[in-house]
Amino acid sequence: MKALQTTPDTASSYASQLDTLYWFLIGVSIFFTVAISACIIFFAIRYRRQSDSERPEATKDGKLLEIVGSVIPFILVMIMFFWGAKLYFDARMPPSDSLEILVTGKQWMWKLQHPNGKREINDLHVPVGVPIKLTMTSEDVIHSFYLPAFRKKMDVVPGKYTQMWFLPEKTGTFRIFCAEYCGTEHSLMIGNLYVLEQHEYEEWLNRRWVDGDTGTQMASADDPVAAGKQIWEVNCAAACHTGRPGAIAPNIVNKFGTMRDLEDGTQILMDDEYVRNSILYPNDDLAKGYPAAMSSFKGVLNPTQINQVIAYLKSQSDVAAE
Ligand SMILES: [Cu+2]
Repeated sequence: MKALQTTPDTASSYASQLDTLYWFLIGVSIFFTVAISACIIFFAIRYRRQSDSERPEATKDGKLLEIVGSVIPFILVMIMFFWGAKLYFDARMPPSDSLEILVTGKQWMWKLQHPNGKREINDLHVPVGVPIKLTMTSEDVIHSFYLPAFRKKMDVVPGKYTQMWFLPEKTGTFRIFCAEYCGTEHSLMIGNLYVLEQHEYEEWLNRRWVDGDTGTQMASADDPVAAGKQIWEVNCAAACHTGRPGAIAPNIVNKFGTMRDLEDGTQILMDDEYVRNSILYPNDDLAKGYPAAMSSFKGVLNPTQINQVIAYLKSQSDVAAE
């Protein structure tokens, strides 16, 4: 049987330090709650009134008791204050050598961009042992980027940047949540944080497609299907368009060459033009049941890359089987 887990997994020393403070606060609270409750019950019974003649004289001199009763709580709350303040300042001040990652929240996904322009969605790959600074904003409503294993959480607000940082101290996979209720599919706004060895991170960073804006070529640009698959995976499609339960976008895997139902009741053939147009102008032909369009990839994917995505979609289609 799994032991009862009282706190989330721990992936940084900050998380352990915060847990220690947490247990200190819980311990102090429990101690005084029990002690005071016991005194109330004991005194209520011991000194219950029986007859007027047994009523004791009021105590007039209790200096020692008053001093003890003031000094001890004072010391305790000062410990809590300085301990909490130290951890708070640590949490708010990213080291100057941090790796900076841009985070954009959007109903209902996390978009992340690495310093070299490489993007990913709902997944975040970072190297171990390097402080990571997140600069965050939102395209629509307030979200909140939450890394339970690091005990870090920060609101992500439209129209402004917020910051948060963490130091991954061990490799592994950890959860990313949105901690601010942001709409009907808030609960799907989850992702994975992959903490990799430094060399694995470098390899990951350079292995795949980098950025349409800069025209940086991906490793396998000469193979349009493989290149398209990489673009597909990097740009959320693997998370959104594959028909997993509760997906926020229509399943378009293995659908190339078929008729697609649209929100306005008509149908359209999923061909090159339709795919290209939907990538650039997602509002034009809304898929049935998905009245909210994705954001446009205009200026994100260049024409070559769009063609690679189309090549990939074609490669997986099996119209004859339908
Ligand atoms: Cu959200």
